[in-house]
Amino acid sequence: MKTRAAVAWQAGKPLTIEEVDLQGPKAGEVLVKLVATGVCHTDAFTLSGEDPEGVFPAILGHEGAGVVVEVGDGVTSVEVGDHVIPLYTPECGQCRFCLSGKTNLCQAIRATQGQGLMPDGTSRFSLDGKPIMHFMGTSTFSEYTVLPEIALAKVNKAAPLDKVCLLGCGVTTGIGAVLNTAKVEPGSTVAVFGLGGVGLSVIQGAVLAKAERIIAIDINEDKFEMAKQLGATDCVNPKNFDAPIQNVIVDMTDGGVDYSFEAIGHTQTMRAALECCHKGWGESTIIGVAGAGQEITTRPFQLVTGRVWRGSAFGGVKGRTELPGYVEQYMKGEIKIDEFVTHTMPLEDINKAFDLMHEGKSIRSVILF
Ligand code: NAD
Ligand code: AHE
Ligand code: ZN
Ligand code: ZN
Repeated sequence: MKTRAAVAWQAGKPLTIEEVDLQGPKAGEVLVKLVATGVCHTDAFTLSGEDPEGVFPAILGHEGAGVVVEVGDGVTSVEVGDHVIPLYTPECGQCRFCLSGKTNLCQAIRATQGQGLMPDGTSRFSLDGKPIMHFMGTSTFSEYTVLPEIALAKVNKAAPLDKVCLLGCGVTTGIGAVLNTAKVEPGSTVAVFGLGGVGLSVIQGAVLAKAERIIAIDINEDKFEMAKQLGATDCVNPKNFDAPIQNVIVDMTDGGVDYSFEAIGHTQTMRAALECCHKGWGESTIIGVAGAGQEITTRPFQLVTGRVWRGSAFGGVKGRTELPGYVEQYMKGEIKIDEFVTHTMPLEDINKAFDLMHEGKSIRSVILF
């Protein structure tokens, strides 16, 4: 079949809309018609050429929601008409990682996924007979996409797909990092670096965890209003201080925060996020994704004296098991998503979504198919 898709031909170049060939689902695979997809900073990161796993040409996008239109042989857990959210962190339920009880990082198809391929080592997308690569196993910047069954969370049909698509990455990642990875306790002091879709969702998570003080940090003060609406108690612009931001936060908090989160993707702010943690117990979670060759540094003394450095992917959330519950929480008003959708546009305007992100004017742009 043919599908309309935004193709990333090479790093640093705008996407172009093409009528791409899409092979139907093979055994264990599912054809999904996307209804909506968010544009996450990680899409921009890979498009920039900074992602060591970035392959081109590719169809980016990993924050989608849609409807099952065809299932391949042996598929039993979803059927035609089901509403689904694609999972870049699948859940096979059988690999050593899934069975460990310690991680959401299912590895069943991670190797091929990282190469832009389906689990059988081939691509379903092509143009003029030449393969176009998948991205994060999801490729949601296409009206139709093919995914492995294990990479789909079946969700409540009553949920608006143009909103819950953001549970495919940004919103879930931020909330999950607080609740699953850091396990923030009531009464805690929290700092979040970066107030995009992910960082603002960290604030939501911190409110759900009943944190007492939530310090929101960004160099774009336009983000502060929404941060406060979501529950931030303090907003800080590092540019307003001569001292390093970690020293500023330590001074504000009688020795440092209990938990910090980095949701920017810069190694310097990762360091600041660790070093603003309280001696003896402060824990910092890296969410932001940094480019090829970049490394984090700090004095080992920071860790010797009790600070902990962690990382979180997709908020530690097991998608097939837990994401339907996130959708229900949204339906009950316990998780906010609507406020995050600052712009909507058709696929044809997708490059505008990247511009708005880089200009700091959007929280999330949602592409409507
Ligand atoms: P975004 O672009 O919407 O937001 C980033 C925010 O950081 C912006 O508000 C920007 O003003 C702010 N910022 C930039 N430089 C700063 C600085 N020096 N100090 C303070 N603030 C600064 O991005 P997003 O979609 O929210 O994603 C955030 C990061 O998280 C990205 O690196 C993305 O790739 C990553 N990410 C990781 C996961 C995961 O599972 N680990 C999931 C989603 C996104
Ligand atoms: N390909 C990059 C790493 C990118 C990365 O860390 N991705 C996150 C999700 S970001 C979503 O917006 C993730 O899930 N990581 C775990 C994994 O297995 O990829 C690189 O540096 O190679
Ligand atoms: Zn993402
Ligand atoms: Zn698994």
